[in-house]
Amino acid sequence: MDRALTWSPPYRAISPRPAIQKVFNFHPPKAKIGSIKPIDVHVSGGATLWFMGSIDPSELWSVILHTINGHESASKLQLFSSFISPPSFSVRIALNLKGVDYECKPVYLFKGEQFQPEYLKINPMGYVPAIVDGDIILADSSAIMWYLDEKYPQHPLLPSDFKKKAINYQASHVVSSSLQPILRVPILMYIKEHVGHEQQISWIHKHLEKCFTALEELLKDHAGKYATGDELFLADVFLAPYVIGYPEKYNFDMTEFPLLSRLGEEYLKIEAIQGAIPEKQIDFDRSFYYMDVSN
Ligand SMILES: N[C@@H](CCC(=O)N[C@@H](CS)C(=O)NCC(=O)O)C(=O)O
Repeated sequence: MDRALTWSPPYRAISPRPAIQKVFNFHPPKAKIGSIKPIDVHVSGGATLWFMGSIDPSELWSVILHTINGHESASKLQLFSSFISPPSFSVRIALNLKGVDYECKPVYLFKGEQFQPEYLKINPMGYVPAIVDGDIILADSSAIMWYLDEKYPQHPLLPSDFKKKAINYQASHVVSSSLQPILRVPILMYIKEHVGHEQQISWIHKHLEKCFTALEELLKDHAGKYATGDELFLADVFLAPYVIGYPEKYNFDMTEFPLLSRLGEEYLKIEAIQGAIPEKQIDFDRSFYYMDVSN
């Protein structure tokens, strides 16, 4: 395929960044770009990017982003994450869905790297995930999602329909605000050491059951192939880490949760999710992965 790009003179007009944001707002599916050669992408101020030759529509976004990123910024987004962290898993999914090229910087939680002064400058809470994107330093998975969705609008994480959007807010928050904080590994370790292993397992099961029951009920009228329809959105991005591998890890019976079980199977067919699973991360360590549940 001829991927040569030439820039028409107005290209110079697309700097500085505010104009470039307009390029990102260009929405390929609405523009029927596959049929137009050369392709023109309108940006603010009437500037036009001319793409000469044939470009596969499915590749257009990566070509635009690659080209603009190449011109505007030398550094890749850095993701500080841990293989064991569900919110890190969610952010990896979002980055992959959006096709954002990023560099993974593992934070070894079991070695206490999250409390090192260097890391606390990135996230004073001492948690992963966090990102550094140019001059933006950002922590907390929800904040990162909102930021990513504005900065990289390709593959939007929220549907345009406001009711579906609301369901996505609720489902993603049930996971990130109500479930994740009580199932944090240090909490599980504390219960195991100070209360007992059996109580720790019943704690995990009780809270998974409560959350999964609510999500089954919430999503039953909205789900399609995925949580809120036939496209992957924020609800899926936050839910995936808890329905892939998680029930198995904690020996949690999913029989009562047919919808969530099916979603877990669907998610595993998605490349962006497959690439984000804990086992595929450079810092994956089996013995640490099971440390909080093993006797
Ligand atoms: N609200 C935060 C929570 C992040 C969080 O709890 N991260 C855990 C891993 S899942 C962590 O870094 N724990 C380190 C520790 O507790 O020392 C988010 O969604 O990003």
